[in-house]
Amino acid sequence: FIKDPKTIAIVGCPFSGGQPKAGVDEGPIHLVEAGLPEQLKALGWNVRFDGHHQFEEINAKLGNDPAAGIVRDPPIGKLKNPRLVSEVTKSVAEAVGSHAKQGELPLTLGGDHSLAMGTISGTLSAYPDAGVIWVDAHADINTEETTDTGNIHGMPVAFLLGITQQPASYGASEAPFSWIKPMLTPERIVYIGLRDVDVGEKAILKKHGIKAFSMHEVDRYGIGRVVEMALEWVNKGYGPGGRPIHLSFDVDALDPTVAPSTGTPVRGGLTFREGHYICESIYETGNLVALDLMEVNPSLADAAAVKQTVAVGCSLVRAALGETLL
Ligand code: HAR
Ligand code: MN
Ligand code: MN
Ligand code: MN
Repeated sequence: FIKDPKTIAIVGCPFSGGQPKAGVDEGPIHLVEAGLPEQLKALGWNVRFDGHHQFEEINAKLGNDPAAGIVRDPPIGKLKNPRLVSEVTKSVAEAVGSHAKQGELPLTLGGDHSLAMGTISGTLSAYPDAGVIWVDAHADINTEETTDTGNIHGMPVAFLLGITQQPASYGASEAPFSWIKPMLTPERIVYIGLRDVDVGEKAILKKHGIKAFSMHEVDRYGIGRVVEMALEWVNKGYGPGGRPIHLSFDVDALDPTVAPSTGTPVRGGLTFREGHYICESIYETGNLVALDLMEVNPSLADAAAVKQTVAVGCSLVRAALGETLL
């Protein structure tokens, strides 16, 4: 799927509006400063990086001045920062979509996981048949009805599937999220690593028959078998080569002892090797067309823990983009 010369387009998204903790917007800056672009070049990729997206026009349009603490974006229903998250994810969808359509592999660095509404919409605009592997402690599939927090990073999958309140219910065609044309279907997403799923989310997963390998399944079958079953599931009934794959990796899927600097750590997570094994195996399919690394928050935890989390993030990305152990 990726054209020669094989090119990675880094889409740096310093954005935290999908959740309440400051600092996650610093994630992409730290990952790039740690040398990720050079590390990917060393793997033989051509790397395009034209600076982090600043979303300035969006703040201007909304009348926001984040530096001065002015954010004019009152909740709609329970949703917090709905206009900002909608506009930012829309612009990310355009950036990711245009890179993907040029045969480049977009690597989006977050930032909070609400960004995946943009990245996955962008991927689907270029590859309508793509499947999604979502690696996370959380299912991020709350709807407007089920969300307890109103934090949109807990809701992107519901928007992508079109199962949350649709814009008509907000009464205006300019309503937030009206740009999303749900193109993802429930049988084309698989989760790995879940262990903190809200009651309402469990009901949604059941209702739509969504495949999920929680940490219980990782314990039972081992990561090798889990990844094999996950790929079998998304590719079921598809042609011989398998679907294009979008890997959306939330660093909180890893155990907090491995990746401590993240906003909502949950104990009992993936080991360093289990996380890497997922990335290596998806690279081996030859079908990876887009990659997200989300929720690295360098303002949480001490300097050593931040360094460790950033290093692990870089290492996961390298594993997904072809680094091998031998
Ligand atoms: N389920 C909770 C909510 O809806 C927590 C979501 C936390 N999400 C992330 N992304 N960190 O996976 O708010
Ligand atoms: Mn770009
Ligand atoms: Mn997430
Ligand atoms: Mn998470």
